[in-house]
Amino acid sequence: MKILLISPASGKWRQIGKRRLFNGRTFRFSMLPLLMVARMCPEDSDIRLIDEQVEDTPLDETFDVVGITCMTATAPRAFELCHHFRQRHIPVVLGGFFPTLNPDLALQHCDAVVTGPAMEAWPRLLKDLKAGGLQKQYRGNPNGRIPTLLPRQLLNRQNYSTINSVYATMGCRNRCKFCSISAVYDAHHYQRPVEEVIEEISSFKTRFFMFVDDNLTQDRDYIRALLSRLIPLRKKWVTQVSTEIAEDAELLVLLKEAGCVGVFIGLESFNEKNLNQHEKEFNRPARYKQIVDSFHRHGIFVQAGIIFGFEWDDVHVFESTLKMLEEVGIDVIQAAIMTPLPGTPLYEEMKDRILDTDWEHYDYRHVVFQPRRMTAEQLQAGADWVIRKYYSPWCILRRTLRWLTAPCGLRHFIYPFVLNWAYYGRAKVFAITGYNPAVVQDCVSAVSRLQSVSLIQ
Ligand code: B12
Repeated sequence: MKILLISPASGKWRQIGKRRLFNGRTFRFSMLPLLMVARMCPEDSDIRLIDEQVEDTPLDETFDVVGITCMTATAPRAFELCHHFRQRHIPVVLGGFFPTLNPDLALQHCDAVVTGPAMEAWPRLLKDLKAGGLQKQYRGNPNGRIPTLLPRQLLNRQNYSTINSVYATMGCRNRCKFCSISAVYDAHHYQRPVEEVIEEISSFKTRFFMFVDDNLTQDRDYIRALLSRLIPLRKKWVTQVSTEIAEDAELLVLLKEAGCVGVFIGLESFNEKNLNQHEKEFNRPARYKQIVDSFHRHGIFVQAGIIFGFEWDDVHVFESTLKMLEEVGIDVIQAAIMTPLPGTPLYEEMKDRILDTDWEHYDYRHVVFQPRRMTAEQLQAGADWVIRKYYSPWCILRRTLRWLTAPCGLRHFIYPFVLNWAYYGRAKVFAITGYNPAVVQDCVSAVSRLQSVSLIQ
């Protein structure tokens, strides 16, 4: 069977991947969704895997089936590809976050959808296809056996920061309202047998790898077992965790010994009212500094996820957040704009405030709804301004001095150093500038005050 697997990218992303400098390589990793699907194909399959960020889809070639992975932001391009191949009478299957959350919408464009993980569903689908009885929808089994030793040779390693990414757990038990993970996994935290994860990591030829887990440390017994087995492998890795673990001194030591060099933590906001409203009350802004210091003491850098556009955010949130990020000592940020993703409860709740239904804009970089306490333009300008300011060469230099003088020095902080410059490059390539809407608002009111005074005189 000749199978084409595509990770789609919109036009802008397809151009960036071809640049020589600041081409997004630092941010490209994983490809796990399609590597897993590829691994589940029959052994005699002829598989072609295309990542549109770095290569072109062979639109004119003939295949027995085309499988496309898509999230909300890549859905429009995925639909374009669906139409193209279906016109050529080649069956197309969609899988991933968007079809899982919106199977009916996806089915308007493709022949079949796989919802949830591909385990068990994809082999079943291929059998049906071969027998001429393709169904519309296939549900994956999240408890199904996850294949190890993926066909990573299908990827050109030059295009990625690493091709060695792996997951030990899937999903998260928290129900933070802005996050689509709980909707996709119904707030479950699935775990792979430690033995199998270790087998997969042992097969990596490189020292550095990535865990793409949503919350790797959520189950303390599981993570302790995994970390103890990781220590002898002497690897270095990064992952995503949540704030509570910083209080577990023993776990922090284990993380360090097992080779963890960096964590992504969703701090989201410095305003408790925002966190409470989104069911993330376990984040306590008053404790952020202590948390970050604990990671730093163990030589672990902290990338903070920050979201702008919460209900209590007004034009002043941008400046105050920048100030807090410095005070707390964050090493890298991922500044996102609140995005109600279709198929989630948040989307239903905010339906009457949606301003933009072009899914390509649902990439956490565009304002797609009417904010409560500012205009959409102010939210966009402010979020852009924070990115530009945080990743200005001067600020990166200041952080570099801090890393150089830290107890473990640049040896541990080489990762955030590289990431900071990569974000600087991304801001340049995407021409992210923005402005501080609070200053503009203050100027406008000062001018109108002056005008009214001169009118009275
Ligand atoms: C690595 C990653 C990326 C990588 C690579 C993605 C890739 N194609 O491999 C990069 C860096 C490129 C990326 C980019 C973005 N990402 Co991203 N990414 C992830 C992350 C952290 C891990 C993905 C992964 O490897 N998962 C492990 C695999 C095995 O699980 P899976 O993806 O669910 O795949 C299984 C099933 O869904 C199914 N399946 C998936 N695809 C297909 C296809 C077929 C044919 C079949 C049969 C089955 C199938 O089978 C797979 C195996 O069981 C996820 C978070 C997460 N938990 O998944 C976010 C995530 C998918 N990303 C997200 C977003 C928003 C983005 C961006 C839009 C913005 C951003 N944050 O930078 C950009 C898109 C840029 C663009 N316009 O092109 C969101 C998507 C939300 C949504 N509902 O749409 C997520 C969920 C993060 C989050 N918590 O919000 N991302």
